[in-house]
Amino acid sequence: MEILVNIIGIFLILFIIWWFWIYKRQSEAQVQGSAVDIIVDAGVYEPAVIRAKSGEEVTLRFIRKDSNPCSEKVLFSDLDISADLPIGTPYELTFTPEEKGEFEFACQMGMYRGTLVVE
Ligand SMILES: [Cu+2]
Repeated sequence: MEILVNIIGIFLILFIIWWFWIYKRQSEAQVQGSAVDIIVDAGVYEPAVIRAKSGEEVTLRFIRKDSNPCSEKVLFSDLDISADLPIGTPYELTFTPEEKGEFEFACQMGMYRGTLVVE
């Protein structure tokens, strides 16, 4: 019986690792024409990886559902871009990435994390 409890515990841990570390990294979106919606909720940007093309304007539409003040700001520190996200109202951030590369974006404390991949 104790072994069974241990096995269930191990599966729970594996599930949590998968959910927080593997699953969210697979979600990504390509900017196509207009805008990409990014849901800000429960500690994750969804999708967390955005692909864009250098020299082409992108619009990231942040939809913040998390009322935690932690999720209020989004910072693209490498690109010198930051924004305050209102709750419930989509916030559109439009800019043109000129350089190719991977640019992290995060909340002020770095709990929410995402990557803008410019190709
Ligand atoms: Cu935070």
